[in-house]
Amino acid sequence: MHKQLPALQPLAPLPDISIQSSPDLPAYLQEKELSQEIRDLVMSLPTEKGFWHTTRQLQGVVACQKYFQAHDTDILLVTTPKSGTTWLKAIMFSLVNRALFPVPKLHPLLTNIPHVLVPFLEMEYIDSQFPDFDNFTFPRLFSTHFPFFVYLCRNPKDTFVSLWHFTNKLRKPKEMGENSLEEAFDKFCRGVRLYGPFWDHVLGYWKLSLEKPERVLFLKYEDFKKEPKVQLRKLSEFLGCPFSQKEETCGVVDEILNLCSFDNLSNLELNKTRKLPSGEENCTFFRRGETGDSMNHLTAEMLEKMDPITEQKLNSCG
Ligand code: PAP
Repeated sequence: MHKQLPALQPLAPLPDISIQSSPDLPAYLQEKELSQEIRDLVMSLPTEKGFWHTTRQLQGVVACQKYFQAHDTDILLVTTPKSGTTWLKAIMFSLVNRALFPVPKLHPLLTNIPHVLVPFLEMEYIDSQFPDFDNFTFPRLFSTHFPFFVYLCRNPKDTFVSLWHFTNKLRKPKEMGENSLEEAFDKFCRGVRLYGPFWDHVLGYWKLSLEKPERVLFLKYEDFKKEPKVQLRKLSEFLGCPFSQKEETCGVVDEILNLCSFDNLSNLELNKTRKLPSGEENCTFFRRGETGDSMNHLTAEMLEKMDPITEQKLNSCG
């Protein structure tokens, strides 16, 4: 079966970070080695509104659309950036592979950041038309920030604050200083953001999860924080690998949650010191891992601006 990724447009390169070419930057933020096809595509795109993307990632997206061969058992985790992707990748990997890698002994998560075990699909195609997926076990797990079946969302305020910190950590060289919080906030509210406006991303999947509950599971970061066991059991049933009575009695649910917890993953030496193959430092994916940290950063004025947008965009859909 060959699945198509959603239509590409409108897409636009992200001007404030994609034009840098420091070797320290992750591959997808660099401009080198672009094919003529991508250069032509970029020239034809609108420059401000719409579905934002960095130019090099676009190359990965186009190659992925052309060459990715899906298997019927593939599972795709879909998130908007900074909604808890790293956490749910760890949980899904340990859940689906628990027979292969009994938790927590000699677990691959102790030697690999979750992004290596569950790669971003389109990123794998940035440098190669035929990335090597041979050593993947089935069902294969991939993730994407693209609009497709386990969807994870997080409240827009924490998502924004997390993204703001993340982009600041990526800014090189350090003398560039921080992105202005006000400017970044204004852009986020206008929907000028990687992978498009937050609310449209969430709403699209929310609607799809109501239409096709057997294909799309809609999860919330805040629910996972509040009732992790309930959410993990729900996820295990959706993925067709519910916990047996024996596993429940032996504490496998707690073992997975402990292995994937913020404290455990963020304190692993590998996540403090190593980098992803794409160039980001592992530690940039672990900051506070809490609900409500946005209250420590956003002003009353900002809240007054964002809350009505969320209400207006999401209220009609319950
Ligand atoms: P990505 O979309 O770029 O992959 P993603 O993992 O979604 O990033 O977002 C990182 C956020 O998840 C960070 O939130 P914060 O900035 O508010 O702290 C990060 O701390 C949080 N996070 C990472 N791992 C975990 C975890 N195991 N449990 C809870 N939160 C986590």
